Amino acid sequence: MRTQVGIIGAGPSGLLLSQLLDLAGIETVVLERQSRDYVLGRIRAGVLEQGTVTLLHRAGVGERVAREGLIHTGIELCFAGQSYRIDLEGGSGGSVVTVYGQTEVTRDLTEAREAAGAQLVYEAEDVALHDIDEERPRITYRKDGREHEIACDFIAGCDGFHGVSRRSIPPSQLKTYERVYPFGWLGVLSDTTPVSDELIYVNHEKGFALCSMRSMTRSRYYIQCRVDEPLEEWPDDRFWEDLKSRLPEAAASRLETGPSIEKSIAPLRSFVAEPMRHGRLFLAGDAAHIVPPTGAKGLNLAASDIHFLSNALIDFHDKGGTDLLDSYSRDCLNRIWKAERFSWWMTSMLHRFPDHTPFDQRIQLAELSYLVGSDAARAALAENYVGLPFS
Ligand code: RFL
Ligand code: PHB
Repeated sequence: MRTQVGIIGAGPSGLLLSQLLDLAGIETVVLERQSRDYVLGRIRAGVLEQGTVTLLHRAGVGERVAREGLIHTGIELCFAGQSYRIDLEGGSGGSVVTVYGQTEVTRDLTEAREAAGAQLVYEAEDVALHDIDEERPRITYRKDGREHEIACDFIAGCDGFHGVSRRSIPPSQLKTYERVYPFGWLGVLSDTTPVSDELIYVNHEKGFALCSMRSMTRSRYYIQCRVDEPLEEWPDDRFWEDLKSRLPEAAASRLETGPSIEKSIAPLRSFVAEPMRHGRLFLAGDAAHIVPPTGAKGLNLAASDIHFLSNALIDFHDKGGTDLLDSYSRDCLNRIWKAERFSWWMTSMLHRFPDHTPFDQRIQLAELSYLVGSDAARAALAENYVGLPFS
């Protein structure tokens, strides 16, 4: 088989790239290791920057997010038993974020791709990349016991942090940067009314907590936990009780509890691989970088990578231009490192670290107190939270 762009991974990065290239008349094949149901059932991010929503519109999949997405103009920050509102709209000069689940983004993109007759191959086993630094790279994989090969002009590695693409680049050609945090997030999804109509980020002596939502009837909550804690040790009652104890009194008394419909523990990590291109292989999204979820940046960074990559591939296809392909890694990394910094800062400011001394804790509280008391500091948070410009 032959295609112009072979895409590995049917997460948001791979699907969005396939959709944008298709609209520009560029042929793609998307190879996904998991089943369709598995990919569509994954619960992940919830906050979309305006740039991400605009890109979804450009891709022709903006209709449902415009109808069902919840516009948020502020967030609440809680520490030392007090709550403070950060005005995102005022602080950022008019931008807002949209709360709309990554699960829904993936569904919208999958349905659009299927409606357009896309070549989407699920349960592709042993995907392997070949000749990535030559003119005609190839991808091989196994499906239903048969071996397949796809000759491509370019390969897009959109296969997440544990994918095969980044590992196909010779280690001597890649520089990686990493910080692993000594805790994780225990997340619960429930069909309960969200405790507040804005997201609440909490710094508490027991650890971080976050109140988020997927709709006005579906809540998403997180509490900081140990990464190695067995989920069985967190029955729903224990989760609700612990969450309640970390919330300010007013929110705790309003909290509606109910059975969890999903519960999982996610580790927290910062990671960047440079450069994001090797020969004819381009890495995008979590395949190239990870941020801790505290800044709500992972999915949005995936979208901005795809903005740059789709523009570069379309420019090459239409005009034979290579400038955008050549500047792809630099263009992405400039924005990525700023989001890495913001996510690391939010994480450092809001979590309990096992090695923190009383001095470190007082510094953390001083930072939060300065933040909520300073127009300039609140504006800096707002500017980063709503998302820095794509270019
Ligand atoms: P994905 O979503 O991981 O998709 C990669 C796809 O590649 C497939 N794959 C392979 N396919 C073929 N062959 C192989 N060898 C393969 N190996 C892997 C996988 O099965 C998968 O389908 O990466 P992508 O597309 O780059 O998207 C990135 C986002 O998913 C991620 O950054 C966000 O979910 C991060 N994130 C958040 N981001 C935000 O912008 N806002 C948030 O509010 C937010 N909250 C979160 C988050 C991530 C979380 N977890 C679980 C890590 C909250 C959490 C708890
Ligand atoms: C979510 O709703 O899943 C969510 C919201 C904000 C974050 C992280 C996750 O910072």
